Amino acid sequence: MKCGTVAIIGRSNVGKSTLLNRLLGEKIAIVSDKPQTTRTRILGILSLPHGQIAFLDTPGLHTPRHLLNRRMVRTAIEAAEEADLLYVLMEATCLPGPGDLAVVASVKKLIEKRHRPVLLVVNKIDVVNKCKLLPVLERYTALYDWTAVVPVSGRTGDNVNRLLDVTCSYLPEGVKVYADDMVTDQTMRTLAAEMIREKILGATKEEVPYAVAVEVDRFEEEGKLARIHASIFVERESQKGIIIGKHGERLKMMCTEARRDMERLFGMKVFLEVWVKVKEAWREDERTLVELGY
Ligand SMILES: Nc1nc2c(ncn2[C@@H]2O[C@H](COP(=O)(O)OP(=O)(O)OP(=O)(O)O)[C@@H](O)[C@H]2O)c(=O)[nH]1
Ligand SMILES: [Mg+2]
Repeated sequence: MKCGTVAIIGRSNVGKSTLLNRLLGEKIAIVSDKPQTTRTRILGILSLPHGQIAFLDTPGLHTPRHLLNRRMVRTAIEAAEEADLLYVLMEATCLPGPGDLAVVASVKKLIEKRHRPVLLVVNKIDVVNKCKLLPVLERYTALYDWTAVVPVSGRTGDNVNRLLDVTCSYLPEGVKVYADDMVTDQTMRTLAAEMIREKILGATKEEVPYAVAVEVDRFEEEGKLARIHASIFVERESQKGIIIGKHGERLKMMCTEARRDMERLFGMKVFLEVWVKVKEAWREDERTLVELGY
């Protein structure tokens, strides 16, 4: 049996959560085109006939400007510290820039502390043609002594099976830690809150996505029905207006989409009620961050 943990690290928006969902064949992590979507460490378990991989999806590495962001970066580094193997995700769409070099520097530090296999995963190959991909791979290869370099597309799944094969070849021998049918350790409450947040990230822009948090206040199961009451927190009254939209239309649309996703994932009918609340500067407030699970 090949068993172990793999931390997926990299800058925001490189496609870590998309890749996690693809590796598992199930959507357990939210995805958006806005940076800093993932705020916590997300465990995704892949059970195979010959082993088990515990993937740790992590918040993107970035320069933090709020307490929330400092905690996010720390969460990512801690996940990387504990993993048996690292995926360092980069984008195939452009040559390494300052942010990418900073990630490589963090990787070097991590590996100096404890040596482990490090796979460079070059993502989003679906949007670059072959002649543009080669120079990108060459430049990244030269930056570090990677254990292996694997170009993939999390979106289409291209080469993801090869990534899995390479991963298994570098994982330690061991025994399964999780039950074969366990996919994540996230509760239904957390998943529900994240699905709502995903819809908000998709429907808003500028500062709003960063200023939003979602908390499920009540989650009651009555047979095949789930009654979910959730609060959406924003930092300012103006952001509340944006979330609600004209005549409440934006909020209604986001809730309908979130409810459909929940019904699909939970396999039950969902009754969803949400309130939008202003909580000034919650991103700087230690207690609120703990309450929100950050
Ligand atoms: N074309 C293309 N787009 C991708 C691919 N993987 C992810 N994306 C897109 O890139 C954006 C970011 O994807 P995420 O999976 O949320 O990225 P992330 O690295 O988890 O981002 P953070 O959680 O913010 O750190 C989304 O718009 C995805 O649809 C890919 O393989 N190809
Ligand atoms: Mg993510």
